[in-house]
Amino acid sequence: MWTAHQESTDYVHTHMPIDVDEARIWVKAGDGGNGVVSFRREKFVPFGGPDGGDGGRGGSVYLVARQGISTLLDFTHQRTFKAERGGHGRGARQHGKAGVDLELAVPPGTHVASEAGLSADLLRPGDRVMVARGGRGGLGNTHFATSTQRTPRIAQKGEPGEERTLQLELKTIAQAALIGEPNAGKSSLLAATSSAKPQIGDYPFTTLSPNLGVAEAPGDMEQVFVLADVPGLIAGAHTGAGLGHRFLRHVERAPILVHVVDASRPDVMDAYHVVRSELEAYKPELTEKPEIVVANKLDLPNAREGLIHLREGLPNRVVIGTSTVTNEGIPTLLDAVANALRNLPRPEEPDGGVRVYRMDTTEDDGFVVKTVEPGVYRVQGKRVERLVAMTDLASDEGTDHLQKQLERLGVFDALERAGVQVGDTVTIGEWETEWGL
Ligand SMILES: Nc1nc2c(ncn2[C@@H]2O[C@H](COP(=O)(O)OP(=O)(O)OP(=O)(O)O)[C@@H](O)[C@H]2O)c(=O)[nH]1
Ligand SMILES: [Mg+2]
Repeated sequence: MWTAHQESTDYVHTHMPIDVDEARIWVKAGDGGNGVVSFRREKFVPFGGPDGGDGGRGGSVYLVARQGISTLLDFTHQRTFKAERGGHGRGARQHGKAGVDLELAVPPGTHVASEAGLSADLLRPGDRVMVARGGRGGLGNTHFATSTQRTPRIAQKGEPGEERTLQLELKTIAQAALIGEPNAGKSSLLAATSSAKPQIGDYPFTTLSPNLGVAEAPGDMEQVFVLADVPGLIAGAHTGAGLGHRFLRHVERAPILVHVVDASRPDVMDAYHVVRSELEAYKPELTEKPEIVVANKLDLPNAREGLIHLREGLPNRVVIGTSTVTNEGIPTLLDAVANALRNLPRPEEPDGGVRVYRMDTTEDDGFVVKTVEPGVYRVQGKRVERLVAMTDLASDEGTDHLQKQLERLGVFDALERAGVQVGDTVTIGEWETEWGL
């Protein structure tokens, strides 16, 4: 009899090639639904009180870091994303339904920025940040009834949802980054220490984009860490030579550097310094990270001399001899990385969530009056423009109400101070009006 054999899923040992690490997308939250003008109908009551419901709020757009996603590839297929708009209100005080929020899954380690000043890091799976707020629903006419106006024929339109262009950037989160000149054996070391299967070749620039692998320190099942293998660095990399500084960004987040040198070459210290100079030129802070030096290809002739040269030249570094052919030194290297990780100062963990550095203020009451040409004025400001967008400009009651709100905000005062005259043109958002008395 057959028994079902369930293959265990090994989440840890995965090979995640990072192909796409930058993307530019446009997001738009849903507009709020419109409020409605409606009146109660009852038998024998020809014209009842107002019962127009409010519009529902528009859906917001969120970015969520999700485990298992490792590239921004999806954002090259589709670049514009819209959340659902809110439903319109209806009679009998029925409110429109809220628009569904839109969640865009991004890889952990994604940094998001917008020109308007949003800047956030989604480091860990589950981190979530709102990138465009849904518009509020417009108010139905029930809200506009007063003692003197019992049959208001005015309702608000929904507030427009926010929209913005976002720059996404994936920064690898690995505990240790394998750096070194092309052909030093970085990818071979990644393959030897994890189950990642990077491309390995006897020519420079075999690795064109970073690879991640999860390594386990021997004898200590608890100590697993992610190793990043990045393309080789050559002199001038920081100015764009070779594959350029593009991948040094991935090195930035790794707290530990594993610097691989081909120990079989005669000039091991030169090889070491070329790479160090590139780090220094790109960002001097990078050179302050703890660094483990690996003298690789120990199985080749002269490599032991190379190892000795490195040890002599770098008295303040742990220098480990390895061979990916004989496996010599690999367990020692893993131990050294695990040790260095344990000795790191505790990373300041973002307290359970997204690290948002800056966020633009959506509630911006300010406005400016600009003279476009003599006799033509434009009022600009988030709040005033939103008020206009939420007004049914075809309705006299709507524009009356808008004018009252603008007056209260001091817009009319400001226009008068700017020198507006009867008959001049004033525009705010979509609204254009002639200045009267
Ligand atoms: N003899 C010997 N050859 C090695 C060893 N490690 C790597 N190699 C060889 O060195 C060559 C380059 O190895 P890679 O792992 O692709 O080197 P890399 O540093 O990732 O190179 P880039 O991706 O081009 O930067 C390949 O031909 C490997 O087989 C080693 O320990 N001993
Ligand atoms: Mg490689």
